[in-house]
Amino acid sequence: MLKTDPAAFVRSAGKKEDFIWDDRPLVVFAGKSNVGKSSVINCLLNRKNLARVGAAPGKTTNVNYFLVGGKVWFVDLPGYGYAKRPQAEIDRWGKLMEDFFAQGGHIAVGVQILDGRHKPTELDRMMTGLFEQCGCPYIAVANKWDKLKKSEMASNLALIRETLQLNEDALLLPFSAEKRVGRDELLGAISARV
Ligand SMILES: Nc1nc2c(ncn2[C@@H]2O[C@H](COP(=O)(O)OP(=O)(O)OP(=O)(O)O)[C@@H](O)[C@H]2O)c(=O)[nH]1
Ligand SMILES: [Mg+2]
Repeated sequence: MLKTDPAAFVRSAGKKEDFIWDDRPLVVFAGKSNVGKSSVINCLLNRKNLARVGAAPGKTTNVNYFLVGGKVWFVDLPGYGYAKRPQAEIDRWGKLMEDFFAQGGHIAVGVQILDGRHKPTELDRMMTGLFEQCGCPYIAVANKWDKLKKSEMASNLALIRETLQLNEDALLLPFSAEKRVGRDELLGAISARV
């Protein structure tokens, strides 16, 4: 299992010149704004607020790098799809992601965080496509699972799978950053792929 200690925040990159591409594998976390990317990273790393958890959605607008166990990069991508953003900021996001995925051959694992309560959006599907294009192993995470009723669980997983057009063998893991549900499964799945 991947050693998650020590874990340190290293860099916040707002332009491609600041991206980090070295010989260490990248585990890239992407997802809609406010879906819990930072919370999932904190949960995996057993840290309260290493990746800052935003009260206001759309707080993480840069590509943030965390060095994990001295060996692996965890990358927190800026969230997408927050409606109340000015167009200039949406364009900036698009350019940043284009630059990032243009070099995506270096990505060891793509982790897409979803809100387990909702049908994925067009932008979610687009992000799945970006990971598919770069050909990296892919893991989908249905976060906020603590907010689901038992009776919703199976159908929500099926809806996510169908909307994102995931292969039968693609991993889709229920997760709760708040209740720490699914942590061992996700960390295990990442460890097996880096
Ligand atoms: N109930 C519940 N709330 C969660 C869970 N994960 C995150 N949250 C809450 O969702 C909100 C957003 O969490 P963040 O981790 O900041 O989300 P993010 O995707 O990093 O957000 P941006 O960086 O702003 O795009 C916070 O209020 C969290 O406390 C979860 O598993 N369950
Ligand atoms: Mg965040």
